[in-house]
Amino acid sequence: MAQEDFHKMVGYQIYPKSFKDSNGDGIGDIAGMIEKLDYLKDLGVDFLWINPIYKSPQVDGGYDIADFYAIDEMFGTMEDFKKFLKAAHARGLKVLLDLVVNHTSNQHPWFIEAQKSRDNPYRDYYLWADATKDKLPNDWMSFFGVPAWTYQAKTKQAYFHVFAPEQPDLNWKNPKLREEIYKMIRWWLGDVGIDGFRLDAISHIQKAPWDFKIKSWKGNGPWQPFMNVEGIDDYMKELKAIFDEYAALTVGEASGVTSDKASRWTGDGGYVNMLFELEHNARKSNGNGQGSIYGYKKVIMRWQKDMLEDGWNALYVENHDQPRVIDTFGDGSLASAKAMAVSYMLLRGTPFIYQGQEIGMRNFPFTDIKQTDAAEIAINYKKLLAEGLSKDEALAQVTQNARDHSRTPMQWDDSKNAGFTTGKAWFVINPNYPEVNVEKSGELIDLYKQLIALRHQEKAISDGGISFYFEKHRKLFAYQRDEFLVLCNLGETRANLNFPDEMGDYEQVLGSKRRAFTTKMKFDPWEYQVFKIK
Ligand code: TEU
Ligand code: CA
Repeated sequence: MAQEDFHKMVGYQIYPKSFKDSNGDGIGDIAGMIEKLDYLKDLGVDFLWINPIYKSPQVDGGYDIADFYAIDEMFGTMEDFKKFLKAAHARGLKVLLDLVVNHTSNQHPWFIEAQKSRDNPYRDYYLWADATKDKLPNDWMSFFGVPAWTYQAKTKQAYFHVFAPEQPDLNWKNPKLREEIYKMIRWWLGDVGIDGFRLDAISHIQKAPWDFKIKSWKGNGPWQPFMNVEGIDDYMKELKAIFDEYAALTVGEASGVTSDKASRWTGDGGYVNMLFELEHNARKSNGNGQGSIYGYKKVIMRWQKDMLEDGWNALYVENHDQPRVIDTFGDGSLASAKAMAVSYMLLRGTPFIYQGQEIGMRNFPFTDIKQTDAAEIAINYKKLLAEGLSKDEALAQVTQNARDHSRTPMQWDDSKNAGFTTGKAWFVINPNYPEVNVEKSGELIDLYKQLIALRHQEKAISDGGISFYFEKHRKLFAYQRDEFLVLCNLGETRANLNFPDEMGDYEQVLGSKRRAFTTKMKFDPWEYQVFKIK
């Protein structure tokens, strides 16, 4: 899509399973999304990114796809989806689906075929190497805490997977496989008529040679052999050519693409319109799941600077893989949720709001492993028990940063089951729903509406430059977008702002309280202000 079209936009991410159930089976569905389109329109967003709704055994929240061309029954039918698309378009909302092409489900017909024999025509759609029960092809690990290889006695080979064993990786070197994928992409963009894709785990589609030696087991070290590996550009160029044909809106999830190398990926001639970086989510090492504000600041500032000349950021503080921002970077207070919202919504880039973020949904107080769902939680819990931790200790560790926190059902009102379902919800509902819900959280919703409106109305916010103040300050996040000045105290104590005397005259646009601009100010905890040059 052309830059002038998406620079102004704001996206909203829907995790359909937990958004709205329409038929009382306890599972959010497409008809439920249709019911809530007016709510989304009223919020003011421009496009929706829908997490996977394809046919799937749901080992990894639908990121294990068994049929790229079918909607999973639990969400509805293809007819329902087409109705949804039409209804969204009628309201001027664009629709993006997740494009999950690093891997499929092990229940995908290709993989069912592929595992039958070494010479099966689909064998080469996946990645295989000789192995024995005790000796895998190499020591690489998956993101989910198990080895990246699963051995199959039948053919005396192992297959490769960077996520769960139920998610075998596709072999992008195979031109036949690529043609199948491209056909599918054309079908969704052309025949069905969706507006674009969020490209899942796309930086992993190319792998290093199997004899690549992992140099460090710290940080991103273990993932080096499958993060933005040489040769990936050829595939990305092919993908870009198709996206261009349909003027698709595209967002890449590009973990491992560093900010200094990102201009190949985004910006003028880039493979996708914008990129999600994953670096700013890093947590403090104290082990209580708290994010580091200074770390957040530093990562965001670097990406903003590196994308200024060429490139575009997809901005977010929450998604279906992260715990809730109000509890990780905030202190649980509404004030902290507001300051975090302002801190990222006015940056240079396209902001995304994750369902429930706009009402200040909180992390879930897990008390039992049975309440959890995500694939890697069970894997790591078992590991920790085997290491001798008590059940409570293990539960605390695996849930502290768990993505399940953000996957509990959306809280619409204070009626039974938070207005999410009339039946029994598929997942735990946060007990705070009588207070935290769409009907009662108007204050935060209103702030998001104001921020979205600013992005729509002010060229300085949608297209202006950016520069930062107080870069070394631990919690003051302060930036200038042409004539706008955005100031946030992302902390629980007061903070002094000392600007140079020649700053000029500013008037307040919005703020957590009334305040006139002066060059010396003392901000309250979590205070935010947006000023504009007079
Ligand atoms: O997540 C991918 C993802 O987060 C990795 O690419 C990342 O590099 C790694 O976790 C870094 O720590 C996406 C989806 O968002 C997630 O829900 C899926 O489970 C995953 O892909 C597999 O499809
Ligand atoms: Ca349902």
